[in-house]
Amino acid sequence: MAKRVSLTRYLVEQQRVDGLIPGQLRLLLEVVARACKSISQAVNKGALGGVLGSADSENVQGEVQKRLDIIANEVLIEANEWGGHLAGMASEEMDAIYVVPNRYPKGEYLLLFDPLDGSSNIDVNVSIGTIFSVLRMPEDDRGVDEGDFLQNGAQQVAAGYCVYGPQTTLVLTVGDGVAMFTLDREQGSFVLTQENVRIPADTQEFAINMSNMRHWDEPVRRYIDECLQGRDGPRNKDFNMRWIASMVADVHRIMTRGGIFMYPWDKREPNKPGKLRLMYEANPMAWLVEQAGGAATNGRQRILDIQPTQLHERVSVILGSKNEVERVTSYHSTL
Ligand code: AHM
Ligand code: MG
Repeated sequence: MAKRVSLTRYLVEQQRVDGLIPGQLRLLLEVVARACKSISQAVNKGALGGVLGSADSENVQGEVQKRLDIIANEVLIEANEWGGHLAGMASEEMDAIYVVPNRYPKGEYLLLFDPLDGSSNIDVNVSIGTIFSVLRMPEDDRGVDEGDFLQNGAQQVAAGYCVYGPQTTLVLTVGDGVAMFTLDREQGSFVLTQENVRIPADTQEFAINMSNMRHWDEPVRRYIDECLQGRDGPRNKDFNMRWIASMVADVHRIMTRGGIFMYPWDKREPNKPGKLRLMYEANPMAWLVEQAGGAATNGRQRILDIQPTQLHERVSVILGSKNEVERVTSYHSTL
């Protein structure tokens, strides 16, 4: 019988055999996975758990928070604050950073997350997920402040997401490729179901919110327009479209069978670089995608090279199959 590898065993082997992750980081990832398991439970209960609907509050970006947004945020904080592996946390759902209280020991890592991505899908029973990014606390530091979090994505030491769909799947990188773990509900553990995830370099599938087409910039219009012309146009092949409106679920499809995902800058709010957030949405996804052989840019620059200036900063996102991302990016420099 094939060996069944739990997330714990995988991480222990990464720590012991490959020396890839220190003990504190292993603990951190196990705790995040445990929190995701409990978020998955809450998501599964839905109306039975009284967790659907709006929470009558807004986050720092002025978006109405759903009850599950807040529950997921609390689960992640409560699970992570006492273990001694973290110095601080930051979340889409909190204006300011969360410094680990003094009553707990402080660790050397910073954890950033979007506790429940795809909020518009919560109440309609469509896949949603948790996205997370792990940074190292700068060494010379006395106390934790927002500036400690403002590191570019290339500095991440771990990144992942957990998609709550027909299956609950945790997808993880510590810089040694991408591995996927499926939640076995009877055993209560994540089990390794795919290693060395690879995104094909070519694709015939794109994901973008087409209803924003009239607001797009010229390079994005040109790319989509050429896809839409199918085999009669310059691409000489037909394209398919998917848009789940949960980045986690769209990226998971791309991880599984390739594709390109875009949430570009658009003219609705010209001063905003994009809709998605750099630190806890774009950066972790960009690193995962690169680790699986794909690419991720904002149209002009590799996402992982962008130097953040604010915790909740937004960014234009183009990621997925390498050749398609390079094509859209090249359109930005030629137009
Ligand atoms: P959220 O973090 O508030 O859920 O917003 C991010 C989500 C992404 O998951 C998704 O790709 C996008 O917003 C969908 O946007 P739209 O509703 O414009 O299609
Ligand atoms: Mg989000």
